[in-house]
Amino acid sequence: MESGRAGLLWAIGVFLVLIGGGGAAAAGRVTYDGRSLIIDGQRKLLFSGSIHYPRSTPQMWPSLIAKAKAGGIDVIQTYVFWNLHEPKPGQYDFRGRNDLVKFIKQVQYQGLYVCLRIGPFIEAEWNYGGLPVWLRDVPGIVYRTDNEPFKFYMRNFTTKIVNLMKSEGLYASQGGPIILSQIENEYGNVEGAFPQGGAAYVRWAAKMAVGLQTGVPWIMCKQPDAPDPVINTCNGMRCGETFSGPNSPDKPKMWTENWSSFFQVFGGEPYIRSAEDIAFHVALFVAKNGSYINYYMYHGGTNFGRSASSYFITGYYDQAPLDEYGLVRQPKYGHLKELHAAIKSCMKPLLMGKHTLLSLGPLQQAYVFGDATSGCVAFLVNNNAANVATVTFRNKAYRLRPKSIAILQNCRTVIFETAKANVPKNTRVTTMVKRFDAAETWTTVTETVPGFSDTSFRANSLLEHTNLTKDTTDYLWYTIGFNPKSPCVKPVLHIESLGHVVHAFVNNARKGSGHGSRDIKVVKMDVPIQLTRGQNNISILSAMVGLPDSGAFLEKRTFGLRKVQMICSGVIKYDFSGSKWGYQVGLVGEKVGIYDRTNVMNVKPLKWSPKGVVLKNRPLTWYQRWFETPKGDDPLVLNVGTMGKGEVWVNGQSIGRYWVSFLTRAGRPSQSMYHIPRGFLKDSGNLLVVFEEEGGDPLGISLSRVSVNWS
Ligand SMILES: *[C@@H]1O[C@H](CO)[C@@H](O)[C@H](O)[C@H]1NC(C)=O
Ligand SMILES: *[C@@H]1O[C@H](CO)[C@@H](O)[C@H](O)[C@H]1NC(C)=O
Ligand SMILES: *[C@@H]1O[C@H](CO)[C@@H](O)[C@H](O)[C@H]1NC(C)=O
Ligand SMILES: *[C@@H]1O[C@H](CO)[C@@H](O)[C@H](O)[C@H]1NC(C)=O
Ligand SMILES: CC(=O)N[C@H]1CO[C@H](CO)[C@@H](O)[C@@H]1O
Repeated sequence: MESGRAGLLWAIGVFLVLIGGGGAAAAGRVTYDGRSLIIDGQRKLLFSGSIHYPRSTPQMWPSLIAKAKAGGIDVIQTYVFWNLHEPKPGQYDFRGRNDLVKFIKQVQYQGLYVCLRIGPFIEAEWNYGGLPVWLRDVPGIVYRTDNEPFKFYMRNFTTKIVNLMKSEGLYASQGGPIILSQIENEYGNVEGAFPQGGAAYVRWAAKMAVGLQTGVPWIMCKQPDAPDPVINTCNGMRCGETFSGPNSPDKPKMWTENWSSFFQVFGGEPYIRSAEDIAFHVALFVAKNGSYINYYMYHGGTNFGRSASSYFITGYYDQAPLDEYGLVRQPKYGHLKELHAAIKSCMKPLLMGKHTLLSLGPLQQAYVFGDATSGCVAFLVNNNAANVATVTFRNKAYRLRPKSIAILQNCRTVIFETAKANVPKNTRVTTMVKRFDAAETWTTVTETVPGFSDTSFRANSLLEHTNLTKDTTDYLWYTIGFNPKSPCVKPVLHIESLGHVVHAFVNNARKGSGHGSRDIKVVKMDVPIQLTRGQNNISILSAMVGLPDSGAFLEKRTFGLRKVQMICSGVIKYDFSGSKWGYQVGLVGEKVGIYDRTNVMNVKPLKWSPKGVVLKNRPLTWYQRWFETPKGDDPLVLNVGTMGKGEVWVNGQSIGRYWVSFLTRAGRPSQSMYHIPRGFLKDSGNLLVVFEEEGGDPLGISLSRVSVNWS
C-alpha cells in the first residue's frame, strides 16, 4: 500500500540504518519499519526456509540446516508443536525429536536466524493442528475465540515456550538467533465463524504475546487486522500478486509461507511446482518491496507415528528444495540458490535506493531500485505467460521469456532469469539393498476380533470415536450381539460413519471395508452378510487417520459410527443405532506394546507364529522380523507396496501410517516408500514390526537406499 507517510518514514530510515546480508550468529535489537526488519541497526532482506524439527531427527538437523545455509537461506522458520510438548496438562516433553532448544541452538551454531511460530494453533497438516487432544475435555472450551478456558491454556503454553527460550538466551534481544515470533496462525481464515469473540480474541492474542516481552517483533500470518505492533504477513503461492500489503505503512512486507509445493493426501498425486514458477513469484515479491520470504517447506520431512492430520500422507512436502530425506532436489534447490545470490549481490540499492516503477509494455514493467550512492538494480517483468517480450530499458533491448523476471545488476547486466534454470535436473534413485522375501525370517500374529461378550465398557448408543480413544490409538471396536427373531433374507449390514475407515466383521470374518477421503467425510457402506441361527456377533472396527487440523470449532468435530442397520429383503428391518454396544479401545497388540524391542517376545495374550509361518492377505495382522543396518549414510526407505493399510515400527519407533491400497486417480498408491531415518537404527539387529489392517503380503517388503543422480 502506498502512502506519503510511508515514503517519508522510509526516507528517514535510509539515513539511520545500514544494510546487512543474511546470517549473523549473535543478533541484537530487532526492529522494523515500512521497508524491512532492522537487526542491530542493519536493514535486512531475508530468505527463510521452514524446517519442522519433529519431522526429521536430531541426527539430520545439522545437515539440513547446513544445506539450507548453502542454499542462501538466512532464517529457519519452524512451528512449535504444542501437542508434542504438552501431552498432558502441565507435563512437558522436550526430548529427542521434540528438543526444540537443541534445534534452535543448532541453527544458531550455524549462524542463521530463527522465526519461531508458536501458534500455538498451527494447522500444518499436523494432528489436530497442534492442539493437545485433552483440550477437548476442558469444560466450556471453545477454541480460538474469546473464551476463557482456551485463552488460559493458550497463554499458559505460550508463556512456557517464551520462558524456555528466554532461559536459554535464545531471543535476538539476548544475543540469540530468534528474530521473530508468531502468535496464532491464519486466523483470518476462520475469524468470520466467530462474530462475537473473533476480533476480541485477535486483540487479546496480540496483547498477550507482546506482553511476554521477547524483545523481538511478533507476526500474525493471513491476519489483515493484526493489531499494532504485530506485523501481518502473507501466506500463499503468489504473494507478489495477491498480498494487499501490511496494514500499516510502518510495517515491512513479509511472506511467511511461500508454498514450495503443496501437501499431499492419501489418494492424491504429488503437487509439482516448478523452480521457475517459485523463482518468478519470489522475485516479484522482492521487486514489490518484499523484504522477507519464507519457503514453506524448505524441507518437509516425515509425519512419523500418528502425527499427520486427517488423511495426510506420511511424507511431507517431498517436492521441497530438500526432499523428504534431506536430499537436494535439482533444479529447484540450485535455481533458488542462484536467485538468492543474485538478489543479495544487489542488496545495497534494493534496501537503500529509491523505488520506481516503469511501464515497458502492456504486460511488462521495470521495478527499479537505486540512486547515485547505492547503485542500481532492476527487475524486468514479463507477465505475458504465452509469449516472449522484447523490451527496451535504458536504451538497451532485453528479451524476456514468457512469465519471467530478469534481474539486472547495475540496471544493465542480466544476472538472473527466473524462467531459465541453469542448474541441471537431478533424479532420485532408489537401490534395493534387501528383499524381505524369505518366509523363515518372519513371524505373524493376528488380532482376535473382540465380540460383545469380550467387552467391559458398554452403552446404549453409538458413542463418538475420539471421546473413547482420546486419540491414544487410531482404533475403536464397536461390538453387538444379534439374534434375529425371524428369518432375514439377503441380509445386508448398512453402516454410516463420520470417519475415517470402517472394517465390518460378522462372526469373526471380515465382510467389508470402507473409507472416506479428505473431501468425502461420511463413509456409507452396505455389506452383504450371512447370518446363523442363534447369536451373531457383529464387530465393527472404526479407524481414524489423524484428527483434522483446520477450520473453526475443532472441539466439536465428531467421528466414528453414526448408524448401523440390518436390511432384510431390501428393507431396513433392524436399527442398531440405539442398541446396547460393547466397546474396545485400541488393538491388543498396541496395549502390549508389541512393537517394542523389550517386550516383543512376550506379548500375551497374543502369540507369535513359529518363524516361517506367514499368514498373507489377512486383516488385522502383525508381522515381525529383524534386519541388519545397511552400511553407509544414504537415507533408507522401506517399500511396502505389497501391503494394504497400516503402520510400521522400527525398534519401537513408528515411521508412520501407510495406505498403499488407497489409489490415486491414476491408479497408483500416493506413497509406497517410507523413510527409516538412520537415527532409528542400531548398529546391528533392528526390529521391524508391521501392522496390516486389510491384508497384504509382507514377503514383498524390501529395504532400499536412496541417492540422487545428476542427469
Ligand atoms: C500453567 O498452568 C499450570 C497449572 O495448570 C501452572 O502450574 C503453571 O504455573 C502455569 N504456567 C504458566 C507459565 O502460566
Ligand atoms: C515500494 O516502496 C516505495 C517507497 O516506500 C513506494 O514508493 C512504492 O510504492 C512501493 N511499491 C510497492 C509495490 O509497494
Ligand atoms: C463426549 O463425552 C462427553 C462427556 O462424557 C459428553 O458430554 C459429550 O456429549 C460426548 N460427545 C459426543 C460427541 O458424544
Ligand atoms: C458369538 O459370541 C458368543 C459369545 O462369545 C458365542 O457363544 C457364539 O458362538 C458366537 N456366535 C457365532 C455365530 O460365532
Ligand atoms: C489455504 C491453505 O491451504 N493453507 C495452507 C498453507 O500452508 C499451511 C502449511 O502447509 C497449511 O497449514 C494451510 O492449510
